Amino acid sequence: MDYRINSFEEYQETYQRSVEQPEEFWADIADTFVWRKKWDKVLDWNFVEPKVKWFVNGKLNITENCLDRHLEKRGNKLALIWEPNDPKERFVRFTYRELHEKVCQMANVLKRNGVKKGDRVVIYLPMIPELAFSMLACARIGAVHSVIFAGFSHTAMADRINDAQAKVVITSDGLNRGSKQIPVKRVVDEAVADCPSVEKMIVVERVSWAVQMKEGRDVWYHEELEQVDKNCPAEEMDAEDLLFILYTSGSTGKPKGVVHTCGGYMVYTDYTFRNVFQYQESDIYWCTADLGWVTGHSYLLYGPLLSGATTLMFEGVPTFPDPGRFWQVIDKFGVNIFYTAPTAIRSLMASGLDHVLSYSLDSLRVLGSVGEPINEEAWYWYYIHVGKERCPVVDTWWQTETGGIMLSSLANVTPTKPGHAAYALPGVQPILVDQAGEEITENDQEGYLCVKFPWPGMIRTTYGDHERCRQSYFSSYKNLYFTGDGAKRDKDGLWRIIGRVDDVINVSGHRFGTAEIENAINQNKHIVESAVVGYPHDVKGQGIYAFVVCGDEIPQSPENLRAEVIETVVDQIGKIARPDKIQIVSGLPKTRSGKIMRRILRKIAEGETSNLGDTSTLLDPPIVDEIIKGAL
Ligand code: 6R9
Repeated sequence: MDYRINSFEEYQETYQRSVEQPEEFWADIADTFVWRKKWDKVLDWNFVEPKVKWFVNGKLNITENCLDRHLEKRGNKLALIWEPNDPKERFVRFTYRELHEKVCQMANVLKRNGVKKGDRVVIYLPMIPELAFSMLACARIGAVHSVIFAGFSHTAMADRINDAQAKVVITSDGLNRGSKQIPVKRVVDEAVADCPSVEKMIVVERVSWAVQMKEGRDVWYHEELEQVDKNCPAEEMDAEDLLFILYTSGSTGKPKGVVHTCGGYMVYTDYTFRNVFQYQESDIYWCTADLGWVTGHSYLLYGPLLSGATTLMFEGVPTFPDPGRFWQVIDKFGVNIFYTAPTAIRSLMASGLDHVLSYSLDSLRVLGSVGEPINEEAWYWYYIHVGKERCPVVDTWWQTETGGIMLSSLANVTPTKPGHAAYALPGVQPILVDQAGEEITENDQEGYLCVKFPWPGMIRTTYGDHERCRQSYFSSYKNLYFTGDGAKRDKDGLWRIIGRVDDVINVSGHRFGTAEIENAINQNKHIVESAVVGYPHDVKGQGIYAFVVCGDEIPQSPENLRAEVIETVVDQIGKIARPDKIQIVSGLPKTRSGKIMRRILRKIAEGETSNLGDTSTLLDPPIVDEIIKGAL
């Protein structure tokens, strides 16, 4: 059965049914997959504990659905195209049959190195095919993958490895990113020195650098391959067994391990992929996200492969060797569906039109956006110059925690509106609430975005700490999942996402908790206290503005101190979290009870100092004047 929605009327009918009979609705979709054993009950849930179980007691393996079931009809169809960083290096293609074999081999390598069902495997790899093989290989044998974006520092990695108690790490000697080469294995070695749970490290050769291999712990992937079989039976998994952990920032402290499970995630990513992008059998599909983020998990790997699509994976960056790289790749492979982030669009806009006008882009049919609100200027540039006013732009709102797209237009099926994620997907029941948690029912109103009914792709827990999951998402408003985003429903009922309402900053589509960056900054021996806020940034969406208080006296020039603070953040988290602005202040604005008044700092960072709001609870008002005077 093909459950693709073909018209606006059909969308409305389907949506209605999905709300009135959610269990029947999802069961019909789930029925189209290969199950070793069907479920006893479709859904078992409450948002109090919270407890969410989909397809209870169903048994399956997601890789049988991504790979094996396609072999008969699509064995020779391309599953994965890999385009390297350097356009002079040759691309590589894998049919479904070849990908199946690669995954089985990698699965056997994992088994040979002691990985068993339920074990956690951390993957820290560049965007090379082995990253995709590794994720699927884990899923094949029932190990839980936790991919860490290969830009995080060794400290950040060690935290995540320890939280997940990972047994094995898969990495590479180095990586290529634009004109740079980065020594990956060295970062992992440093991380693993603080991670007693790690027994083995599997190293993929990418840049042919000499690396230190630790006897008894480290093995070369290519050497292991010679020892293993090309077949690997898929492990039978319960629908609610863990598929993966993906760490993401929240408003407090350290990142949390968002847990997704096998059955619901499979059904949800496949359904949303087909419908949002209106995927057709012969399409070449390209999602530019790194597999280290949830967008890569759901819409580069699992969703497309479940649907039997040809998915393109790109190792490089949009601006290397020049800012025409994306458009060149689209023409080279005849990409039909292109899914990227507003920050990439804005950075390419800034490089001028010539780069995009040099390519035909005739093959494109659908454009997608994800990760942060897309401003109208970027939306129109994308629509006019990339899509030639011919391709709908689907603005897809979702989160690591939601597993898949929640709000979006369906390409060419439902209307689009610049800056609007527009419609709830079937099965998704979003609501707006006010501060008190009362539902806002009228249109043309703003509020906090919540969801009132479970959907199959949703977060099940935060790894090793269920209470944290409850606290973070289910405690703000009774019986609701709280997204952390503010939203507006326009007069016609279309959704627009305004942005985070908690202490999360979205930098180039990557989430950072202000507390997480502050913790990092405070590791610097000269800093006694800091406060971090976001401010509007032309390319990144939001930039990071840090106010830092130095102990006693500044021991060196302010410039040196700033450089040191940056170094500390890069060391603790990674380059992606480096502050854009660092202001050295003698104190922070606090309430009498000692709370930092971030609201004021945010206004200062935004340059809106004429109206700071209520400052009556300020402990030391002159400090605010000092900060305003020194603002960057
Ligand atoms: C998929 C992903 C989630 C946060 C989310 C929101 C922001 C994502 C958006 C968007 C406006 C969109 N966000 N998509 N805001 N319009 N289309 O990005 O997951 O990294 O967990 O970030 O990103 O603020 O809460 P994740």
